[in-house]
Amino acid sequence: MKPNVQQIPAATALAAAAAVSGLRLCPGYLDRSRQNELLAALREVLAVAPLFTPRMPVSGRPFTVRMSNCGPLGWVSDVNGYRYAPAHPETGRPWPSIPAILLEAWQELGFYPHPPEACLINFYGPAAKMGLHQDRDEQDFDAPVVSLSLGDSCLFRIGGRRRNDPTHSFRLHSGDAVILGGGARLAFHGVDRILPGTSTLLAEGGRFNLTLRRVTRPDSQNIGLSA
Ligand SMILES: O=C(O)CCC(=O)C(=O)O
Repeated sequence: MKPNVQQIPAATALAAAAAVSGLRLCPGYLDRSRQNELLAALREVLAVAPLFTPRMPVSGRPFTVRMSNCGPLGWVSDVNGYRYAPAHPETGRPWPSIPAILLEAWQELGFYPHPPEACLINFYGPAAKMGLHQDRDEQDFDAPVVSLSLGDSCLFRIGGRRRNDPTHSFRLHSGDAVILGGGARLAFHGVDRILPGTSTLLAEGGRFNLTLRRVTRPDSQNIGLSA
């Protein structure tokens, strides 16, 4: 029997999860009311730590994705490189704390005994994308990266630990959670494109993605993080 349109994304996501060891997917992890709750918490964070445009190391070319953070540390990128920093690059203020609803998600999905130290907030307008990359600016790769999506769906792509490994792509929808742990912790991944108009959650359209990360080793003295 030919699969109907609705079955295709789920099937491709399952194929990706089967192929990339350590990749876990929780479609619809947040129902609509929890999505609204998270969105309200996110708006409060962004009122203190507004979205900024990160730039590529060396070239200074702007990302198409705008970013902010919450937590003791935040991921930033500019001509000097990628790094975690304790303050917003434009306001100079410390990042706001991670909202309770995100800490709950980390507890439920992360299976890691120490709290997250950073939550990177990505905002994708209709034309934004994110190239294939590894999340490797953290000191602790034992901890997973827990990712939540809000707003328009996207086409997410994931491969293996080498840039040229085969990749799988599937759609992520508002409320979906993805966990990159174990063998998938250093998997190359990215966002090929946004599918505008696929969600009514954000009045302005677009997509938020929030990734919770442990940055330092729990037994370390927080060494080597720039201010
Ligand atoms: O937007 C996404 O789903 C992926 C985000 C991502 O790859 C990252 O923040 O490192």
